[in-house]
Amino acid sequence: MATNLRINADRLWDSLMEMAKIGATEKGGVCRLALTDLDKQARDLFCQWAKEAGCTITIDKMGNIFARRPGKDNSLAPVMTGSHIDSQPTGGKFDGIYGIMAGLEVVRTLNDFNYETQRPVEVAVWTNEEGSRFAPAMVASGVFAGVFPLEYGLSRADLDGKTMGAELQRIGYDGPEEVGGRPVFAFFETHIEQGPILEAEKKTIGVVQGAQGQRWFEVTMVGQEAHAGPTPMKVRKDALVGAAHVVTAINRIGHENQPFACATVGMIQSSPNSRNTIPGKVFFTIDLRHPEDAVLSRMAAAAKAACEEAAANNRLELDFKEIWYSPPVKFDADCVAAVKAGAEELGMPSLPIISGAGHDACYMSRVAPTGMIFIPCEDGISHNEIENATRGDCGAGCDVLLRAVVERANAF
Ligand code: HGY
Ligand code: MN
Ligand code: MN
Repeated sequence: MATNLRINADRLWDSLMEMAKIGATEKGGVCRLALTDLDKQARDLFCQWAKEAGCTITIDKMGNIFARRPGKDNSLAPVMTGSHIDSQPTGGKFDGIYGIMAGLEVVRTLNDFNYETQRPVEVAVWTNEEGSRFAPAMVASGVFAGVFPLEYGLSRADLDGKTMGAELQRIGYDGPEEVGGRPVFAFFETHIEQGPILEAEKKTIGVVQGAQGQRWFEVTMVGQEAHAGPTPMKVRKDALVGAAHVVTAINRIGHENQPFACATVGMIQSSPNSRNTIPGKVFFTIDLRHPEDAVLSRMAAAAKAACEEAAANNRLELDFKEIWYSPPVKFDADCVAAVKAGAEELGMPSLPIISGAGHDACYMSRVAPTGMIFIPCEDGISHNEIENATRGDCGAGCDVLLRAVVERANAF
């Protein structure tokens, strides 16, 4: 019976393009930062569509949204799928939102075929997956998985000091439900790969085995503001020079730990940021990743040493803080098998793959058997307004999701 279920790829695509209008940018991407009015607008539209598809909506204290389609036995733990609505400042039309629209399309398709699963099916919208406006990433799925206390999540603040708790209240998504602490039979997340492998290997489906570990740091270097003219070079305490040495050191650490390491200084703020004043204070972030924990730890130690050396050589004060550690993740064998089987049944070329990006599925794997489905994205580009995927691949990934969800939702 389940084998003749197929999603409606045009309806999925139209929903994606409709959502892409919310926060649309000049170059065809989206800027829909967590808990902004645009995030609210997209949340409201998702809830409207989910209700139209017969789902009941619950919202928890971290603003996570759960659209629930009843099953034959609603006492059973649900099968859940979902992703995130928030984007990077120069984000694309697919990162996150594709996984939510794919989940909604699964619900719409089950309705089309009047197909009743044994277990309820839920589509989840996780708050602040990106970690761009509020650090760290994946914080709301982290609270759901018991990794962070609720207070920690609600107190995360953006650069203007606005907290997630206050912003959730402001947009009306400070839900009443407790966060997590309830059984989830299986969780699936469908996502663009955000890298070049599937496209290069000409594969439609990535059967995600797990995700690499990440460590995030915040570094502040303090020297002394002084006049760019009369101050001799040898007496300067130039915080930006110190930071510059670290930026190249972080890049070197990435190259020295190939073939998998990734190392990025993504955010930097220099003050007073005036062309004729020596920078007295610089704040910057470090993002380190590797699939092996031991290597990731070595990279972190090397990054710390580089900061200490640059501070000493430039007579700077140093504040070096690790703000987030998300260990490498291995997904559940049954869920991975369900994804692989779905791709094979549908005759789609697939490839086992490790996720370079973090996802809410990483934290969900701590509280539920979890799997992910990847589809290719053009030139492997993501976190960029030109991010692109094809209608066909979006439909293919969603058809695999449908099979995996139905297989698990009828399992005991
Ligand atoms: O940083 C990440 O891997 C994800 O995009 N939040
Ligand atoms: Mn994402
Ligand atoms: Mn992202």
